[in-house]
Amino acid sequence: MKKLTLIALVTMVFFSCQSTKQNSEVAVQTLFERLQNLPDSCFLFGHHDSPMYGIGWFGDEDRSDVKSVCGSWPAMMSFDLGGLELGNDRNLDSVSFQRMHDEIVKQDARGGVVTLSWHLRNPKTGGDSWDVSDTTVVRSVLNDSLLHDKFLGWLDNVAQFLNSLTRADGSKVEVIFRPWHEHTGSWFWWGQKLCTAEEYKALWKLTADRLKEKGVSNAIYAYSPGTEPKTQEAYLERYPGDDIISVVGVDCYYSDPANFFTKMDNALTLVETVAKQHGKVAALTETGFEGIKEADWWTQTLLPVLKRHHIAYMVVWRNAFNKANHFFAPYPGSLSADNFKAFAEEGSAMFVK
Ligand code: BMA
Repeated sequence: MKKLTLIALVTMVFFSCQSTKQNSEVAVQTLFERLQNLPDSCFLFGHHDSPMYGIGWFGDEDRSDVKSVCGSWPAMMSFDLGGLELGNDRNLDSVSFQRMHDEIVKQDARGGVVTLSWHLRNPKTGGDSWDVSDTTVVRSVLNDSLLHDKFLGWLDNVAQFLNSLTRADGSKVEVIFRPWHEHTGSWFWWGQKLCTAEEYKALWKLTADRLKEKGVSNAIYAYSPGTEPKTQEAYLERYPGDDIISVVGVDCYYSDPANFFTKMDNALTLVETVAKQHGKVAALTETGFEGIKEADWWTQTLLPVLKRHHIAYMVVWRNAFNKANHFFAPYPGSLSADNFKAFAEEGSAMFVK
């Protein structure tokens, strides 16, 4: 079966890289290379919180709605660090950070990859990521010494977590870190209308510099705007720079069926062009159809547009256990489950055993 061949190929590539490069500085480069060197016609399939919970379950071991449907784990797992900054045991969606740590190590051992987002709290108001009531939060984090110090402490918690991601041999698991996402919209406190381009870029630099200072050598960074930018110039308006970013992506959802193909096609063309010009990895950093209300969505709507592009990975969002109809991957018995199996077997989307 084509899928199995691809799984074997990618797993081999992943393991051969890991076994020859022990130094974690080199290992960071290795994750980037692994993503860069995927076959053009293939992409890693990703699912947010896949092994943590799904429809009708929470916290089971060795379970994922995706695996229950197609028999394999997503090649890419996405998790969120929101709440880690406060020192909480669980993130904003009730996932324990200890469990997250363990699942990251397991995903690495099976040859898969991990990406981490960060829906952190608002350091100025005490609200959540979506609290945009104060339009000066980024500026204050940069310039107000009290808030600056508080924020450095938050970054240190992230650094500690990233540094704790070690394999049995002591080497660190490399991950993609994707903070400050969807900044071209204005629904997060770091969004377009909430700070200037210079402030946004300075926030990125502060983040990367502090993590580096705290010894983090196992993270590569993903830049992940929404679909608002339509030109390269607009896409790059707040780009933190080639020295920081390794993955250029876009978050593009199926919200307006009639225009989806064009919207996704244009967004991925833009991402691919920037990736090529800047020597970066191109990715669909978030996508999905909330509640997947069309039985053949995977092969008839999503796949045709993805097959026109070369992206390293795609991530669908979570199958919420605590929010009605908030699911983006199939689960056994769901409307699109059979079609997802066909999507998984077609050979473009990659999974791990
Ligand atoms: C959003 C929703 C929220 C969730 C947040 C962080 O898109 O899924 O329910 O808390 O992501 O995972």
